[in-house]
Amino acid sequence: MSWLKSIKDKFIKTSNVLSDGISKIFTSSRKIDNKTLEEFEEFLLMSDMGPEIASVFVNNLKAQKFNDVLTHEEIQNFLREQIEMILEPASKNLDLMQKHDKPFVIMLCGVNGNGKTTTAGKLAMQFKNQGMSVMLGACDTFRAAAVEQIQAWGDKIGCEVITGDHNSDPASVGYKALLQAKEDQIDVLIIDTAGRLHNKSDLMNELHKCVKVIKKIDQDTPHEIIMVLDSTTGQNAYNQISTFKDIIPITGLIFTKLDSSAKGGIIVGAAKKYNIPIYAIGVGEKVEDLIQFNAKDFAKSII
Ligand SMILES: Nc1nc2c(ncn2[C@@H]2O[C@H](COP(=O)(O)OP(=O)(O)OP(=O)(O)O)[C@@H](O)[C@H]2O)c(=O)[nH]1
Ligand SMILES: [Mg+2]
Repeated sequence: MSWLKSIKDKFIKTSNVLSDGISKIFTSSRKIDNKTLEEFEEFLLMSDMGPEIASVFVNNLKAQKFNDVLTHEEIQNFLREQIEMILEPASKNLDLMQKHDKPFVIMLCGVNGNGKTTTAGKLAMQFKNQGMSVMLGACDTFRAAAVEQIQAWGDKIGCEVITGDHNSDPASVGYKALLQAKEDQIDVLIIDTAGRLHNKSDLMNELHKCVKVIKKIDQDTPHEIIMVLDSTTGQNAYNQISTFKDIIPITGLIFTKLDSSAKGGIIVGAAKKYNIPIYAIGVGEKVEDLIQFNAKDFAKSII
């Protein structure tokens, strides 16, 4: 099975939503007139791509194809190209080769249950497989099972996990982890943080403090602050990103659970709205289910 085919299967729920929508409007060839544009806009508004995207795509269809008769395949190609164009600038590699002292520090943050710890484990394993030394920092000192969960990843990967006492200050764990990683000349330190609701200001302040305290050791760290988002939550992801990025400088996004989401269109809307790189997507619970984001492949897979 080709890579694209196997990935396409993971996006089946999102691609069904988009393909069904298109099929309803374009049962066979259809002229692009005002009525068609209206139906096309309605369909886009109902997808999770959001109103901004709906308006861009409708205007482009009008400008490029008005009065043309398009087949089902042609409209699919149009939509695919439009999606790819929006996603292309956001499709970036996580570049660990930037000039810096060891370790390269990645902090993961986001709302409860979005897949942060799993993503931390997957990333750590992938870096290890590339020959890098990795350390995990477990800044979730709040949830009892959190340390066990990340420790299990550490055991599986064969890397050290720096933890703190239950309910101890998460910032102090981040500080301790960075000092240790520097001393041990570790290549990559991945700091996992506790899930927090974006509207809980005390928890958001705690996250800000984690970043501030780590910076006391090295102003350039964390080199990446990646927000992990659950793609099944749909448009609520916009509120989550907006609030988190007001508190700390988010440098990248990872969308998880694309394998069980019908709302993958959110990635297109987020790429347009925020202009923040999308480094990877989660398509399952296994290590290999974190894949580098690629605009062209993603566009081809969801429509
Ligand atoms: N299907 C699927 N499940 C995922 C994916 N990523 C994570 N999960 C699952 O989602 C659940 C929550 O993942 P965690 O990694 O614990 O999420 P978290 O953000 O660390 O959660 P908190 O620390 O409680 O905020 C787990 O059951 C994971 O296995 C994914 O890409 N696809
Ligand atoms: Mg977690």
